[in-house]
Amino acid sequence: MNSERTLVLVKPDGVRRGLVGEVIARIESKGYAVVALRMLQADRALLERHYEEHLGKPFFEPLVEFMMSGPIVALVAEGNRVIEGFRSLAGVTDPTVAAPGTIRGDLARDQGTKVLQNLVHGSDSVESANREIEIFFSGQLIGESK
Ligand code: D4T
Repeated sequence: MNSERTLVLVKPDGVRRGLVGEVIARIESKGYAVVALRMLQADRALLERHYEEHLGKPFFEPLVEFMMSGPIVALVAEGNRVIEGFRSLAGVTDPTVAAPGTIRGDLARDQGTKVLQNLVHGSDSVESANREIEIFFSGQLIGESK
C-alpha cells in the first residue's frame, strides 16, 4: 500500500454557507478516509506559516483577512494518490472556470472580492502535505508517533 495523506481546509466561505458536510461527503464518496478533523479560528501567525509561499503577493493580505473572517475546518484525508485526487475533486483555483462536477465548479463563483473565495484548500505535493498537516495537527494524528 502506497497510501498518502493530504490536508484539506474548508475555508470560511464554505463554513458560513453550510457546506462542510458536502465537502466531506465528496471526499468520502470518492473513497478516501477522513483520518483527522477539527474546526478552528485561524490566526495570522498560523496563516503566515500555511501560506508562506504567497508572502508579498498582492493577494496575500486579502487572503489572510478572508481566512481569518470566520471558522475553518481542517481535515486530513487518506488514500492512494489522495493529493492529486482531492485537487481533482476541488477543481482549479478560479471558481469561475473550475469544471462543473468539481467542488469549486459546482458550489463557488467569483464574488468580486480582492481574493478568490474558493471554498476549499488541498495540499499540492507530498512535501506540502507533510508541512501543512504538521501546522494544523502537530503530533495529534491517530497512529502518529511524536
Ligand atoms: P489553496 O492554496 O487555497 O488551496 O488554493 P490553490 O492551491 O488552488 O491556490 P493557491 O495556493 O495558488 O492560492 C491560495 C489562495 O489565494 C487565492 N488566489 C490565488 C487569488 O485570490 N488570486 C490569485 O491570483 C491566486 C493565485 C486563492 C487561493
